Amino acid sequence: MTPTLERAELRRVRMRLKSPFMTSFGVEQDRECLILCLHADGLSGWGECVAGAWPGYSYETTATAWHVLVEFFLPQVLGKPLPAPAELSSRLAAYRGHPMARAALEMCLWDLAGKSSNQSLQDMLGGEQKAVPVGVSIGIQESPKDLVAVAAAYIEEGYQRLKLKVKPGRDVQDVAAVRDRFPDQVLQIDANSAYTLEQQEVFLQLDEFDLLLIEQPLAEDDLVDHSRLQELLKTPLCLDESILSARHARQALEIDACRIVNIKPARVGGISEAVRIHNECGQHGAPVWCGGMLESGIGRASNLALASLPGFTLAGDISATDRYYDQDVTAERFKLNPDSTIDVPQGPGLGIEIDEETLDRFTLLGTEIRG
Ligand code: OSB
Ligand code: MG
Repeated sequence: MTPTLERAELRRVRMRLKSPFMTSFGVEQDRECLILCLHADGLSGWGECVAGAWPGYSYETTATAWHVLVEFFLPQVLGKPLPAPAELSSRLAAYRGHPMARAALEMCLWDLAGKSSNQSLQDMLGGEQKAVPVGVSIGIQESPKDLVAVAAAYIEEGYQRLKLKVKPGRDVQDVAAVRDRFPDQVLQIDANSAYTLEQQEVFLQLDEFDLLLIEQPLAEDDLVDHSRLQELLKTPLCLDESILSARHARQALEIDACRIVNIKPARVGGISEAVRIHNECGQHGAPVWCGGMLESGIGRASNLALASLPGFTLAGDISATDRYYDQDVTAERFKLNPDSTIDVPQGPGLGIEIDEETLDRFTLLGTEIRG
């Protein structure tokens, strides 16, 4: 008999990053997120909502996610038979949008499904590699010289792929400085939608640095101009913000708006849709990689399992715990192996143990909801 989903605990959490992370949409020193825990049948399932304190990367924030989870999403599942992760989308079919809030709830369901069947998330998804290739995403620094120093330190730590954040005015010179110092380094860049097609000259220059890919140069709702830009470049474009579903991925690949897709389960409403995007890209022969949102150990465990699927042929934005945090909310700290990989958790569900004391210390606000 299917157990009942009895109770949810939702927290708003603040985690201090080791160094500020600057992108084209802002700078972050204290990362906020929501942590959700669902209880069913004596088991706890954990999930992380990566919406931030302000609507910079997407329209979702910790406050909007809290609102839709408490008022709409959780009441559809609490006090009812525990849904399988794949059933969540039909339970929430009446509601639009808010993929990060959905994904957090789905992550809890995956953790519970794995714990009740004694299977790891990796096994449930059909991933095989025991460790996955990873890189590091480097925020915009004070100067190109500082950027070179930060890049050098990560290379020294063993990261074999670097991603540089860029924005208008901090692009060609920054990339040139790193390329000049590290001629053979695998490098990619991410603009987080900061440009328009009128600024194509910048990309024609960036096209000369032998970049692996250029991530999300233009507006998130603009596949057409991405396709026009791709036509001008030899470097493959990769979309992040623009791809919210497998349908978007298919359409983007069909019109050559990108040749590579960054898959973040949080951006697309959860792992189920992330797997559909992975499969769609596979049919088009397009490589995918797993993006990151500065996750705690909870989201990191989930991303590692997803990134072990066979189509994830490029290194993910899944760095070691110590790239982000001195202290994390999981007992596990994820370490970089010498070959620039991180091990995929093998325990049931997400395969992590929560450090309750640290989690309590990081919690700004908590609530409990019963069915
Ligand atoms: O666009 O990929 C992005 C972090 C926050 C919001 C958006 C992005 C990022 C990153 C960091 O690039 C990736 C990571 O978690 O290491
Ligand atoms: Mg990105």
